[in-house]
This record gives sequence, C-alpha cells and structure tokens, in this order.
Amino acid sequence: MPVFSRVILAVAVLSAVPYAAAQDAQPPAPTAAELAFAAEQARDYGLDSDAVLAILAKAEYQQSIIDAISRPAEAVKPWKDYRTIFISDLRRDGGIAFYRDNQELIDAVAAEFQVAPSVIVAIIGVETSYGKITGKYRVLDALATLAFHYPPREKFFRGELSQLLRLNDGHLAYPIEELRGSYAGAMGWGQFMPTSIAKFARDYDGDTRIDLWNSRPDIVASIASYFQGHGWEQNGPVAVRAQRREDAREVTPANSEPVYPLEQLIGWGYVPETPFDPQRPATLLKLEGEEGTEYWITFQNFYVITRYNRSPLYAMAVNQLADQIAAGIEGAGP
Ligand SMILES: [Ca+2]
Repeated sequence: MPVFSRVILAVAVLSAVPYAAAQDAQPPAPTAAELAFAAEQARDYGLDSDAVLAILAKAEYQQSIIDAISRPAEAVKPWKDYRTIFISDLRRDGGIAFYRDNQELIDAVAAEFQVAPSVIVAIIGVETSYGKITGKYRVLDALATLAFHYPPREKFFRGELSQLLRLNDGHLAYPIEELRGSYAGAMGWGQFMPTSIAKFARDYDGDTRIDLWNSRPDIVASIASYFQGHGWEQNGPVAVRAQRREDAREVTPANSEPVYPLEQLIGWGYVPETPFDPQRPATLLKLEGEEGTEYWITFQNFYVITRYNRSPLYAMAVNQLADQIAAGIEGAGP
C-alpha cells in the first residue's frame, strides 16, 4: 500500500472500514456482523470464534470485487454471439491436446465416475481455458467482502465463507489465506466454490490433500465427481436438434429440467432429428442461431451441465465443445 494512503487509512479505520491493510497497525476491531458470524460458526460447527475472527482480520475489503459483482448484467447475448466466446478452433485444439496429454488419467476417471471424458475436458476449457485463467483474487478477500459488504447476496456468501473456514482442516493443499480464485471465490481449474469442494472435490493422486490448482488427478476427478453427484447418465444423450412442425404449439419451459416425455414434445410439434426412446424425459430449448431460431430437445445430461452453471447457453457451449473435442480425438485415430 503506498505511503500516501496512510492518513486516509487511519480515517477509514475510524469510520469502521473493517479490513485495514497497514502492516504496522493493529487489525481493526471486528464489526458486529463479523462477531455474529464468528459466534455462529462456534455454535453451529464447533469452530473457535477467536480463530474465526483472526482469519477474518486477515481478509481485505476489495472494492473491485463489489464493482465486479454489481456491474449491471449485460443483456443476455443471443446464442450466435455467446457461442463464439467459447467455441473456437483454439479452444477445441486446446482440449484435444489436454486430453492427449492426460489420456490415461482422464479415461480412468471417466470410467470410475461414469462421466463422459470429453465433457470433463470441455468444462476445464470453458471455465479456465485449460487452467490458464483461474482467477487472481484472494478467495478469503472475495468471500469476506461479499459476505459482509454485499447485502443482496450476503446469505449465500456467508455460507460459502463458513464452508471455506471449515475446509481449513488439513485436507486442502494450501492455507486458506493463500487461495486465489475469481471475484466470487471460485477456485482452481474447474472453478469450485467452497461448498462444491466440500461435497465433490477428490484427492485422486493419493497425497491426502485436495489441490485443484496443481494436481491434474485431483482436478479431473473433482469435476467428474461433481457430474456424477448431479446425476450424469453415462452414454446418455445431451441434446438433439429438433424440427418444428408448422402447427407446433408454443412451449416455453422455465428451465432445463427434463420434465416432459419426449413423445409429448413430439406431439406438440417438435421432432428430434434422430430418434430416441419416446418415454425419455426431455425438454425444449430455443436458441437464436446464425440462421435463425434453432430448436433443441435437451435431456438429463444437459440439465446436469446446468448444475455447473445454470445458463442453458453455457450448457450448450460445453456440450458442443465436448462434441468437437470427442470428434477430434476419434477422427485422429488411436
Ligand atoms: Ca491430492
């Protein structure tokens, strides 16, 4: 912190900005919200409330995190524009290379967790460009800033902060104050939040520590575990293009949950380009493509991808990138 800011900092401390950074200053007294949070962690999870406060005192408020999360949402891009962000020759080739470099691992994990290898690879590609962009914010700063200074989502982020503290039991490869991630606290090559780490992350290289930054076995197995845990159907379809009959009725599902038997969608006028079991649960998705409206019938596995990120555009990007990677691997022969 530049020297000229010391005076401003002193004033800021007096006006109760909670996370001061001056190295020679005492940490500021905890706020009422922090005291209440620490007491809750003690009551609900048996943590030492003084230890919780000591960790919170290391967190620094980051205005850039508040700015990032409160940026007005961009208008949702149409699929034809969204697609070009994630589907490119570079990302496809990066995925094929990543798969080839780690083929034995990825195939073993895919078989054990019963998840498509190309989808595991595509997630890593879409989330972090195969580990190139995993986030520069200190996770402790991100979660504390959002937990105590962003009322619209404080409940969610206090839950994630609480879970982060409870990961601090020796099973993570790094001390929590050293973890880096996105402005929202998502970590590693698969961008896991603390609650996802707690539920799904795996130590797959057997060193007893979970390392979602530098252990490819841990990274790949954790993503596969996430998909398995959300109900991935191995070898099941993800999505298929549909033709809309002239007399089709309007169908506007609220989300990607496959709540209609396929035959019902066909009865309403949406016919898949390749046949599937008419009883298979499905739903309908409309996308604005390069050549006008595209109709897609999506299945359980598409819904599972939306458990990673609820946008159907995200799920379609992962699906199409996975298909391209799979085709590239198969096309090149063994
Ligand atoms: Ca490990």
